[in-house]
Amino acid sequence: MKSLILVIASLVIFLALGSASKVRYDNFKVFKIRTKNVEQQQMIEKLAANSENFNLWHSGNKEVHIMVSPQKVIHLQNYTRAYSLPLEVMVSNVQSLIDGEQLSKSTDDSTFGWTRYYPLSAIEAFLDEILAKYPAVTSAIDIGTSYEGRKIRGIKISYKEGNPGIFIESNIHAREWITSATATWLINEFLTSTDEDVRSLAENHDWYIVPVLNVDGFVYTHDTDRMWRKTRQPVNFSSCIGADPNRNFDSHWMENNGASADPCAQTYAGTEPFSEPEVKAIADYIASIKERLNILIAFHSYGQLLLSPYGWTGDLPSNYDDLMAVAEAYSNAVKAMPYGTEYTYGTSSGALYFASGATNDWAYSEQDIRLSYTIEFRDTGRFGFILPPVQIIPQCEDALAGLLAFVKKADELGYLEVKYT
Ligand code: 0X9
Ligand code: ZN
Ligand code: ZN
Repeated sequence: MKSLILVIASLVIFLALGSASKVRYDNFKVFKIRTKNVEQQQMIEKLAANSENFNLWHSGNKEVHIMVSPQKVIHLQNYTRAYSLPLEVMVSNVQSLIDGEQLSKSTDDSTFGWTRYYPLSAIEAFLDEILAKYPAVTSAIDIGTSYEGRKIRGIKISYKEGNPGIFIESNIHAREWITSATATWLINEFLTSTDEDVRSLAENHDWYIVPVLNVDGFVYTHDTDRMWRKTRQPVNFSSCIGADPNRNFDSHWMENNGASADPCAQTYAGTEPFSEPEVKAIADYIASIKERLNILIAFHSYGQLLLSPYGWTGDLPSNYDDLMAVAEAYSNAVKAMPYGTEYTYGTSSGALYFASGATNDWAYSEQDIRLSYTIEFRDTGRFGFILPPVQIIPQCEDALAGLLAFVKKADELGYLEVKYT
């Protein structure tokens, strides 16, 4: 009897700790602020830096989306009133979005699908299942090991020799869950679809897909803080943890204010280029197969944008016209889908903001992958990073339609010539 009480008591403590250790966002709001210029954008970014009460969801030269704790709403209102900036509520209670996202968890973790979001263990099990089922055309990619010692896994899909290669990086930012849901859906589609165009897309290109790059951060978003973005490597002499892996690549690192030197900032670039093991690992892998790669796409959310180089400078890349033509093809194809989702496009610096050390700039400039993009998937802010599970499949269908048109245009423009022998 005594031991039973002990068991129950420790169970209660365990459960209490389990829920208490999860960060909650009760009555946190997300506001949309329409900015008129870069100065105003930067002003709001400054407000968001270094504070647990503010968290930047999106920042562009037209709009800034900022999450605010209930205590600081007044502060933001006073601030924006002083500069006569209009303030609109986009999300009235972030916690209720997070709770809604969990509601669809009726199925257990072991039956994989795309009507809910899954933890890393389930994504890995899905990959194993695919590898076991299609051994002739798939192979496991071992990207490397994360700071916390997790394996970073990828999958190669190759139906024949001599294909041009397409690399997909996904979930480098921990909270962008829709990216790995889309990556796994595409993997499944490439192996099971009977659609003629999809078969041709799958079989005439080598696909290298890494569904979750930032594995530590991803696990952290599931277990502790849904809104985590960065890696989980501690920073010397700082109480803040992690760097922005999409500012950590060794290409014009930290130039032109495209990243932050403040370890507490969401866009902290790290102590040096490739200081984050996950970034170093994927860079080494990409470099090892760069002759085989014609296209690289980094999956992000949100904003519905296709972004080409450069992020670190406002200068236009030499094949800018082609980069835009391919992006336009993606955008038009998605718009023609029943959902009518609209994607805009441009260079990262022009269409979004200055960002140095990002994957696609590095791939373009340092690895000579001439079609390198960042895609920001759904939505434009109604749900932001917490895209409801009912939108997963529509979003995936959009992505496939977009990719079909993207690759077709790339081929027309001569970008799919194989570079290896
Ligand atoms: O800021 C980022 O890293 C990306 N946006 S996100 O909201 N997903 O964080 C955009 C990066 C685009 N810039 C470059 N590729 N340089
Ligand atoms: Zn430079
Ligand atoms: Zn991102």
